[in-house]
Amino acid sequence: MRKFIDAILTPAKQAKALGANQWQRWFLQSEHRFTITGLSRSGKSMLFTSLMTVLKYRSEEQYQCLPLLRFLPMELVDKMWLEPLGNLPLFPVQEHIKDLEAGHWPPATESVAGFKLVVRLRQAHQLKKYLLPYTDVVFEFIDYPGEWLTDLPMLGKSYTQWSDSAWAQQMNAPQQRYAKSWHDCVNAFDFEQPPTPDRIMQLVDAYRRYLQEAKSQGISMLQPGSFLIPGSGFDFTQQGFTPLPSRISSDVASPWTQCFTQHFDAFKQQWLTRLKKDTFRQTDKQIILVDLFEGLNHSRSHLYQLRETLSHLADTFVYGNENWFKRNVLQQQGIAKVAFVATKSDLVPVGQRDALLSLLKDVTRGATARFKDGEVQFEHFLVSAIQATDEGSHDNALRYMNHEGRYMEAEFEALPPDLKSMPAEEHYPVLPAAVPPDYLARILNGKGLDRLLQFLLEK
Ligand SMILES: Nc1nc2c(ncn2[C@@H]2O[C@H](COP(=O)(O)OP(=O)(O)OP(=O)(O)O)[C@@H](O)[C@H]2O)c(=O)[nH]1
Ligand SMILES: [Mg+2]
Repeated sequence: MRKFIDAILTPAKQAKALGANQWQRWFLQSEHRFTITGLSRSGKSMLFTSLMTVLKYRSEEQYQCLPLLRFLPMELVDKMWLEPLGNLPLFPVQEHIKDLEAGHWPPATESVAGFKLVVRLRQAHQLKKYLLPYTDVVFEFIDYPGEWLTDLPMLGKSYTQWSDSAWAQQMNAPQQRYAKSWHDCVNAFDFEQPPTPDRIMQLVDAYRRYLQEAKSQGISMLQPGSFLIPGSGFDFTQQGFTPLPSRISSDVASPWTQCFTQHFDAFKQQWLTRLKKDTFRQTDKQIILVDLFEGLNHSRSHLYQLRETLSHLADTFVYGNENWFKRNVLQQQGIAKVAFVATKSDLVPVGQRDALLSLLKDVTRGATARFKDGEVQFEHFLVSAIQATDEGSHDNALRYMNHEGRYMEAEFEALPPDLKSMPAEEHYPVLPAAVPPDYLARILNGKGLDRLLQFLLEK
């Protein structure tokens, strides 16, 4: 693997050493920024791993998967290479491939990483002369922990607004099922005592335990998600806060409301503002990955809260940046593109893919309703970063390797095509597919990324 990454990076180093004419490059270069967004466990890192692997084979071994052949024809491309992205650590593709090699899925991401793909087009190609004004086309990709994403909508709220909405959410299913000890802790808490570091930590600890439990039970609305992983650098032991019942949060004279308001504002200023600027820079194409399996695995109310979470996020990405969108994106291409993508589609048999797509449309309904002005074009499709399963003996069956390394066949019931047709008491267990030993062939030959590559490469 070291050889692989060196081989990709060496041409970049050489190009720099040659002292390429900066002025010329500035005019000839077109940057394309893609944000691949997704909640925790939605499949971002695995998708990046596959994308980089597919691109590596394209650039080094001249091995082409179909959409690359169609949208980036070999004779149009002089060369392509991967570069680090600004000061960000390089996406750890080697470690992830090592994990797959050892039969493990890559671990959950705890800090940001990125890479840049530069495609240099051939000057002489007909298509290039007539259609493409640029010589170097740059694609930027950033990976980050999903927990950070969920926090962005907090930027637009005051402490009291956030606290009230978080509290209301915890009172409803499915969150309520996991919030009992946290609520017991608050009910027994004496808010007449002034906030001291010890008392604050007592609340923050109980609240974090709730967030952790809810996360392990498939809840996506977890704020602040940044309190769950170390990477943010925001010190919640010093400036922690939690939501409070509205009898406290609405009392602006309460020392607790004042203290948490102060800490909440520090969280926004010291962490979220920077995070949004550095990691979630606005992009010309936005890809929102959605894992439907976690919700299906738990309950219908899990899918309802996923829908709610996604519609909160759509606000942050599109409407929160309306001016930026108008200035930069709409002027250039007339329309901004957003794709809602259901990941891990290899976990359902072909006969259930239509139902999965239809469920995706229903779960993202709240988010797409916000794009109705026509300036944002959106589409829905399915991907799989790796084809981990095989066809079964009929259309509603799949074969896969389980965690004991045994090759199994699973039968599927019909998936609900929308939320209302999912019975409240039922759930659909997710297929426990392990990493197959021939993972590399299954990344390169699977058709799971075709649609995504098409979305990325189309003008
Ligand atoms: N079968 C199958 N499983 C997948 C695929 N992509 C992801 N998974 C599974 O989903 C899990 C989560 O995927 P990740 O790529 O780590 O998710 P993430 O969005 O990076 O998650 P965070 O880093 O926590 O934000 C993996 O550990 C796999 O078990 C896929 O294409 N096929
Ligand atoms: Mg990840």
